[in-house]
Amino acid sequence: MGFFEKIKNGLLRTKKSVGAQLNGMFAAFTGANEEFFEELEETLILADIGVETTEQVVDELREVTRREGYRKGEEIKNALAEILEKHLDTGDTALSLSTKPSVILVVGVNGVGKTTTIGKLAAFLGGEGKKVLLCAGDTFRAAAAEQLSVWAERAGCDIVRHEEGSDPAAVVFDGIAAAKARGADVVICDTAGRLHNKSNLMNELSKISRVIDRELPGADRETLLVIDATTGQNGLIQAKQFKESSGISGIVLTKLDGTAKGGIVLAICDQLGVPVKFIGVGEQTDDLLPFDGHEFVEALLS
Ligand SMILES: Nc1nc2c(ncn2[C@@H]2O[C@H](COP(=O)(O)OP(=O)(O)O)[C@@H](O)[C@H]2O)c(=O)[nH]1
Ligand SMILES: [Mg+2]
Repeated sequence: MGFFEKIKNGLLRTKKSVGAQLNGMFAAFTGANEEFFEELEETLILADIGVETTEQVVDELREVTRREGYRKGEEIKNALAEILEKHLDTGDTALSLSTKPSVILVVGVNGVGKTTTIGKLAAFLGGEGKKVLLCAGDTFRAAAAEQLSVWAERAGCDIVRHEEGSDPAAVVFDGIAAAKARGADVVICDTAGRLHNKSNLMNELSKISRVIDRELPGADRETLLVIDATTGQNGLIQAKQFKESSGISGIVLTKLDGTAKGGIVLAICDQLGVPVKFIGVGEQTDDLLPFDGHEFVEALLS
């Protein structure tokens, strides 16, 4: 399946609700009126784009529609697409991993898809010819390291793991040492995501971060926050908390295939100002796609 087909497939639920609704509105459009903009606002809010972002988008569209005197559905569709794309553009979506080794630290609350994303990322980077080493930094449950081992095997890369309950920072320390010794290009560190004790979690993450600073000074590092698209605006609140306590360089939005409210990606880009770098559209190895705002909007409205 081609890349564009995969996005379209992953967005199927959102397309069936939001995309279909919008295209119906464009088809009936014969010129600007307030009813149209009200219906648009409702549709975008229902898609989880968020009240704030929706208002901005609709205001911008109203303005350009009046100025240009649009009469055709195609015109207003293209104008909306352009505005949505602009709000999705929060900077470079490519991973910056030029040093050897470089590090990807993957954070986020329980169940959002961190471990799965790491497995997919390992395969993605492996496909680019990089030597990847996984580091089982979620030591909270034995099953977490087990799950990561399965992904390591699937992606054909090494893994460093300790026993359940051991210090995650110590696993990362060993992972980095192994990466140096074996000439790995990228170390990807899994972390635990339990939230019942938030300050504990944040302390653990900063301890891991300090180990990386110390063992790999000057190395390129991505801290990717994984957010589950099906949790909607709640995911946005989590993201704000993580952004405050650990410097996030990018976002991976998972489970877009499982929601009709894929508009959450807009709310995230617009309100966090952190680039969404990948989207997850399923549970298989190749269900991780580098994010591209233009293609996203095109897939949504096609
Ligand atoms: N449909 C779908 N399921 C996903 C996606 N990413 C992860 N999952 C599933 O979400 C569940 C939790 O994933 P896991 O990686 O264990 O989350 P973690 O606790 O953050 O490490 C698993 O059943 C995954 O298969 C995705 O993009 N789409
Ligand atoms: Mg996990």
